[in-house]
Amino acid sequence: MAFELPALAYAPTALEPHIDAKTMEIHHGKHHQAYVTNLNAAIAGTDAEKLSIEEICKNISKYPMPVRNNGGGHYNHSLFWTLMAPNAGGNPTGDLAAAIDKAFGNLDEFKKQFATAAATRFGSGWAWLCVKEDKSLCVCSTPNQDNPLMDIAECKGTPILALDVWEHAYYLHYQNRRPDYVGAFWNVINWTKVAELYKNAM
Ligand code: MN3
Repeated sequence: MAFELPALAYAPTALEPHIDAKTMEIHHGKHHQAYVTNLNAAIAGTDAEKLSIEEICKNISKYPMPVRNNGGGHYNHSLFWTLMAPNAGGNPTGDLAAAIDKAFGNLDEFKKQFATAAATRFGSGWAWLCVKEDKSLCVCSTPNQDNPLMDIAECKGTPILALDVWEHAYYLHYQNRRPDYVGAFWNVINWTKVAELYKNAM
């Protein structure tokens, strides 16, 4: 079955003023749609049509570049939309908060490391919070549309928080001010979803 663009769970205006509606409309409706369309074209008639996007990512070294770029693009964005919500932000709680304290010392130190990973990723890519194989948390970044599920990734793990730092994610509103966009992201993080992903990964 062909992959499909997932609908947003909120209106494109819902994350304003932190993420503007025009960016959301183009990012979801044009960029993500293009990854889906190109992924379907790249796997048409192959066994990959029967696989989940996670299964494809985990064995990405077996596929040609169009599958890596567009498959990564589809997985990453599908996750990203669910990690944001209107009237969100605040702080994580419960087991997730305890795991963040254990791995990074405290929430502010985690935020600092995540923001640094996002700011220092040269060119286009993503910043991540992942659950590693040993069940500890780590922050890292990947280039282009790679992600930590991929067998070729330098940092491997199950992503539970993701931030798109491609210019298409912020340029209309923030222009070259990527750190301002990263700062605004804390106001829209859906910590309930992050906590659910953390629980599933444990
Ligand atoms: Mn993007």
